[in-house]
Amino acid sequence: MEQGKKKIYIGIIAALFILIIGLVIGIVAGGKDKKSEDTTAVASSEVTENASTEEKTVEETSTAQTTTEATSESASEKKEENASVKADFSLATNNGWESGSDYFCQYDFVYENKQGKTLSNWQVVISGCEKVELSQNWNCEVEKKDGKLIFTPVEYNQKIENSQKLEFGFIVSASSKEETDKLAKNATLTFDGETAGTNTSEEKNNTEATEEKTEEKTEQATEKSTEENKSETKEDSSKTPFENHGKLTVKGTDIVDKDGNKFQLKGVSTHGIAWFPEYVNKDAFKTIRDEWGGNLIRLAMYTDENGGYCSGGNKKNLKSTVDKGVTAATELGMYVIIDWHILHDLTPLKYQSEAEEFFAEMSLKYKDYDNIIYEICNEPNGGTSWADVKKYAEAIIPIIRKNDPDAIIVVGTPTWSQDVDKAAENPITGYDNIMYTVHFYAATHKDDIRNKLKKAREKGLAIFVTEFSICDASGNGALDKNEAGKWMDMLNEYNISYAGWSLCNKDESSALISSGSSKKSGWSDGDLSEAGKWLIEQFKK
Ligand code: IDC
Repeated sequence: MEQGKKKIYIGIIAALFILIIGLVIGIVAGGKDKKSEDTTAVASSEVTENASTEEKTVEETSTAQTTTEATSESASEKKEENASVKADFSLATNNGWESGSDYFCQYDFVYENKQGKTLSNWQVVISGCEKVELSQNWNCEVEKKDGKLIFTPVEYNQKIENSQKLEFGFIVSASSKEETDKLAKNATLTFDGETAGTNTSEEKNNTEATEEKTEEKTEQATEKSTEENKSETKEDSSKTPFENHGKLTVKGTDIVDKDGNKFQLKGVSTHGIAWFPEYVNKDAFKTIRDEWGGNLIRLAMYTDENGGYCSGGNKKNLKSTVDKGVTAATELGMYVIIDWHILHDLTPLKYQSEAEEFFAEMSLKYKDYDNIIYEICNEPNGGTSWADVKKYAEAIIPIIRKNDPDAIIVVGTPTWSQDVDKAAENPITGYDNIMYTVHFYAATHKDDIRNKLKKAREKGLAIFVTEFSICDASGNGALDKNEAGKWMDMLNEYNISYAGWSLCNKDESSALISSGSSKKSGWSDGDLSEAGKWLIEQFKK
């Protein structure tokens, strides 16, 4: 009996021992499982963080992963989501041929919007295009920059409605088929700056790490950000225009603000600062900003009229008036155009060396200001050709660029800045942030000039109406509000910035201040001309 009991005790102890060992192994193994779960959760969080999704998304992703299986399932789901977004567009060659020593290749891009909502501001960037030349494109605008081809919308495909397709195409050439073949792999599609996918899941050849990173973004993140970016930069009324919008650049046909949102400048042009310098004062600009709703001042400095900068005017005084205007506008957070107001001189070539000196000085002085716009020749006329204007611009632009590498520069066009169509046929290349001028006086310039504008814009020209009025071209005569209305509809539809001529009380119908008022700021309704009252109404639209 004693022996039997002993055996039973030993058996129980052995069983307990095995159980304990088993438990220990179990715990260790469980811990390991937990650890691998954590690792995956961290990786998933990183993905969502990269995609700049709200914390909520990160939480949702993590809580879904309670078991190892759930984790890997969720990860593969996510992978599939990405893959399906990426696979949503196709960029394929449908034709290729040799011509001379070059190889030409046609690409067709198709993206079908299955996001259940309207997508806007698409952009397709193809990197690795250093050795590729663009020869044709349709249904898109194209810009080549830093070895990339950047495709953006034309008027009619800015927005892609749900279940609609975005389709565009282009032809490129290079010295070899290998070069043109690479493109399909290097494309990225974004909406409102957020990545929507790459061409396929094929091996990529992206050189830029940032592009690799954005490809990791989830569908959720893309949708969310698209939603957010739909709204324009919010106007905080307690802030100045510059505080709200910051440094402006030109993107395609548009001015965009610091956040990359389209932005329209609306303001007034002074009359000649040699003749009406009293209107260049901070209180006047403050009235324009706060009472009228303008965000832009243009300082018009005639070059060849009586008292002009190159025709006997006091250079020192004129420059000090420019400086007074720039300082006032800057303190008020407004944007300011320095306008080399050629007119009587007909061609900008007449005073090119003075212009070179002037813009070298201005750009050096204001190189650290981010609210300055240089208008290098108001209105070439008298038969001056676009070739001459371009030649002049190509001399002045590098002088400004040397000091101020990215300020917006506006170039006048032939026939009193009406022939933007000519500029569009042969635009200035090699510089960013270049715009071209259209001027109109609504009682004289109607559909003919609007058609030129339309044509130029369709070719991708960035246009700025730095001067206009609603009377006739003499700056006087009856107002044509009907034609003016058509013009404003067009400018607003196209997001074209404008400045109304002119801030003075001269007895002519384009003057914004009534000739009976001697006030130089703080104008009330009774101090304004009819053109002045009309202009203020436009600022509100
Ligand atoms: C006009 C002024 C007028 C002045 C004249 C000088 O309104 O008071 O005597 O210049 O030549 C432009 C020019 C702008 C003109 C304006 C009206 O850019 O300088 O101002 N205009 O003629 N282009 C079309 C019209």
